[in-house]
Amino acid sequence: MKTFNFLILISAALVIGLTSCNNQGQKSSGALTANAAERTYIPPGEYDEFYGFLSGGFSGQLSVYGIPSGRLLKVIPVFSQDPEKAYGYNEETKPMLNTTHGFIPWDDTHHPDISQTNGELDGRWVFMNGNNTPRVARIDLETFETAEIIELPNSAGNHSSAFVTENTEYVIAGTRFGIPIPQKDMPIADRKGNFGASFSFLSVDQDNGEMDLSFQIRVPGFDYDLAHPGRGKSHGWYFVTTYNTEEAHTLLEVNASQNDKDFIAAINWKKAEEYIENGDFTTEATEYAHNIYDEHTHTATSTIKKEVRVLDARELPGLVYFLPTPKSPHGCDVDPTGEYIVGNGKLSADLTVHSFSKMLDAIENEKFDGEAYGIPILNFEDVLGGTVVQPGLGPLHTEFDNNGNAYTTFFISSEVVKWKVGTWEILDRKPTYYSVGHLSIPGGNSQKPWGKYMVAMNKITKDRYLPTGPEMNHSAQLYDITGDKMELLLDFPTIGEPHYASMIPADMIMSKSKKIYKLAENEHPHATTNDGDVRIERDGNNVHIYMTMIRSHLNPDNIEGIKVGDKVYFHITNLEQDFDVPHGFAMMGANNSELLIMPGQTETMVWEPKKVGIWPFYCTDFCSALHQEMQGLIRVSPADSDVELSWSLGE
Ligand code: RUQ
Ligand code: CUA
Repeated sequence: MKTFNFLILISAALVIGLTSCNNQGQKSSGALTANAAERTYIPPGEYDEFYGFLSGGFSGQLSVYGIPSGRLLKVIPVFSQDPEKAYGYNEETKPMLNTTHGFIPWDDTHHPDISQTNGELDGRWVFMNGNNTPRVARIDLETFETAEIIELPNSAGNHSSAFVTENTEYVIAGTRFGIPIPQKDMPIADRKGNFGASFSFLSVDQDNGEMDLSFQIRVPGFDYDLAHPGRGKSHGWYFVTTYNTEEAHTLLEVNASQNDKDFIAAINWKKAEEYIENGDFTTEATEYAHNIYDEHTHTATSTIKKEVRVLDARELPGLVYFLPTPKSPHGCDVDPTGEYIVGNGKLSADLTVHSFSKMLDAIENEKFDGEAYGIPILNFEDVLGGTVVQPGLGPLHTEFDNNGNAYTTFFISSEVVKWKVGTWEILDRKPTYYSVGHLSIPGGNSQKPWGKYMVAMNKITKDRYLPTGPEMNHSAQLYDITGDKMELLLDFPTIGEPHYASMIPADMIMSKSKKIYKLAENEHPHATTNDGDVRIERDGNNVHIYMTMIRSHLNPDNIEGIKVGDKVYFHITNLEQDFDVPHGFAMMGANNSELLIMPGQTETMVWEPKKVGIWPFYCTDFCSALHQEMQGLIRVSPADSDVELSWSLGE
């Protein structure tokens, strides 16, 4: 009954909240701090202080912003094809999007996380989850390109992911949806008790960043939401919220909101390592794709792996404990000291903060309050570290600054609330426009936050920008958090739906940013590193064109002897060795995107000509005064023609 009333309250608040959005139509700078413009203005030619990596949500990409200006610096393609950069269109990167379900050119990206050393951001890589077809990607912060994607078996809805431990020992990725493991044909209504879920521990090679699915921990088939690894004193643990301990299979908005408390699962991964070491695992047959982009061959390979080591938390003691947490918690955030674990119960009036030391104590003294599928449930009061009383409606996420303060977003009441870790008192609240999801502070989920700025990422934009039809880009809002009170400085539009951002001081990354690929190190099997090697080879219907590009010509630029029915491979090498001089390549009638080839790089486009005639190709990237002259022609003859293969430049 209590549940029901509370749901009505929340729904009513939601309606009121959205209505009040509409009323905010009249613009005023009332919410804006004095000299906000000066504090976010980066003069032409000067650099921002921070990089911000914002996930793209349903765009499947990762966008890079300068903070505080809100300038968009780059969109990095990750799980989605990108015609601008040919990612997922050229032959080299297609294997990046391979899965055991075949080629999947899209995903839903949520949580970027920057690699750490000793609990501090180190700026080597960003890891990010693909939510829909479970995958984890690694983006290299020297090249700002996706270097690796690994698929996760026995998982569905890879949401509690991808979070790094404090020395990037692991990237940990949890399932969102309980599913049958292994998958099988069964009635949906039999879900309860018959589903499972997995947490994947991807070890990271500290030299080159390569991930390896080290092991999985099998847990009961609840739905799991968000997670964070412990840090400092809680290093070695991983905390994750559950929101459907009811194991409902239909109308979850009601049926998964029945229990007064769901759980935060505390996973002891150091213990898991012991079990692995002692051989207490089972090796299960499965299938998952592991895709790696090699910077020297400029080519990705996809390998299907066949087995995984599994530890079953329902059978192995000490691996997982459940901490009761009120009302369908979403965010699960660990403070910089590692002592406090904040559970943001979406339908709860208060914020629940668990204490790590109390949890250890309760475990040691076996103060259990029952069990679920063999996993001990701790006593709520025994692990409770504190409560933030009535901070707002619909809490989602919490981040931390370096002064012992926490910042929590409230989706329904559209605000960020600042509170003190330890005393639990509310210090400040500021509205967001509107319906904020995640927020980010540079280093705000590490041991060392830079508590200068906070970015709130809002789900509803409404009247904030010039209208652009029924869909508005989501908005991010930048707050100065150096003072006692938060100050709103700036609004800027984002791409897709950023569910989280990871921000880092620019000077930790910019000096090592790659400028060119060295031609001398180009190991692409189809590279043409000097004009003497330019050639065309026919192998049945397959024609391989080994082409070069440099300001301002493509070599060759006249090609004859191609026939309808051929499969033409353009293997093109950019001979430039200057920073920021890519050339593009487009072929009329190709069922494909352009290529955008970096200095020293080789890429391949496939073209299957269907019509007889003379067809042009050209450089798509304005590269010199004579860019427009950077073009060529291909003669396509009938399938049975005997026109000889020939090519030339300047004849
Ligand atoms: S999530 S805000 Cu993955 Cu909370 Cu979206
Ligand atoms: Cu090369 Cu334009």
